[in-house]
Amino acid sequence: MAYRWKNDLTDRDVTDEAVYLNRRQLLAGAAAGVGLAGIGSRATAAELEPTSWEDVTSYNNYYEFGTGKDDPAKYAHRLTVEPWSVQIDGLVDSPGSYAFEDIMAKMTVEERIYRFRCVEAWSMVVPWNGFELADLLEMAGVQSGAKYVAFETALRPDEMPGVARPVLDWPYVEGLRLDEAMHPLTIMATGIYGRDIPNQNGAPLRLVVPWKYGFKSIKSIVRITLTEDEPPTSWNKANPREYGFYSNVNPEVDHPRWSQASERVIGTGLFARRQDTLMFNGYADEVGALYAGMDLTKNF
Ligand SMILES: Nc1nc2c(c(=O)[nH]1)N[C@H]1C(S)=C(S)[C@@H](COP(=O)(O)O)O[C@H]1N2
Ligand SMILES: [Mo]
Repeated sequence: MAYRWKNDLTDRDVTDEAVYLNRRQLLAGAAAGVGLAGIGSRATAAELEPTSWEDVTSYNNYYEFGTGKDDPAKYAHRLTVEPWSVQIDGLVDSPGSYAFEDIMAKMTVEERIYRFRCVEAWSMVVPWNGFELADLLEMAGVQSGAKYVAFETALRPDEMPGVARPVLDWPYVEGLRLDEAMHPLTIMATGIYGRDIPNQNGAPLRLVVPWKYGFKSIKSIVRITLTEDEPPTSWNKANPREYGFYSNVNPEVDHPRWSQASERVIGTGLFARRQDTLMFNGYADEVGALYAGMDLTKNF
């Protein structure tokens, strides 16, 4: 079965759920007592046409490997992803270092086909495999004082050529409010197209928050900390005027240097197609209530 995936994938293959799930992704589900019947896509996925594997894995932002869109695909193979562990600490009942395999054995991996919108005004549709972040946080036991979740990417100067330059204040850090982190749309992705997630996309596990700009979806996570106070986030630290803590996709709030009303659709051929950007990236029905009463111009 593995050989199938060395060849070009068609859109039919993508929607042909479960058939292509590879060993690691499949075993994780099986160990959790979930068979193939438990692996499916969300209803909204039906209308979405996934971006090709080629585009999803060759047009990336992962500044630890360089700022060019093709740098991650060129250099991220240097990242050692096995063994991997995630430190979970702060306001949790069971703090400690969790081995990636132990996490996978307990989590239910499923497919989620999500829109993905970068703050730079381009977008893709990605067929992720992953588990709900809420399940991982519940495993560690969230304590009542916790209000936020902080995330940190690995920092490996020997393996990451991009961190030699102070483009950002390394390590890359991100954060969510606890209710955002616990929302069922928020996942930790461990795969794409049923294969283990490639290094350039954030192996072995990265956050995916589909209603927020892509930079919130932090890659190659080594630490998750439950906190009482709003944690610092890399792009906000770099330029607080341009990048807020929330960074919800919002076509009505422009970036100071460009419009956010529309987006370039990656992989649509020679003449790039543009489409209107949707409020909360199309997930307003699911997440709008999280921001009721908030001024989204101020809390951008
Ligand atoms: N550690 C880390 N995570 C990161 C980034 C980064 O530079 N470093 N870039 C972010 C940005 S700006 C985007 S758009 C997405 C890109 O994810 P993709 O390459 O899988 O499409 O990753 C986000 N996560
Ligand atoms: Mo981005």
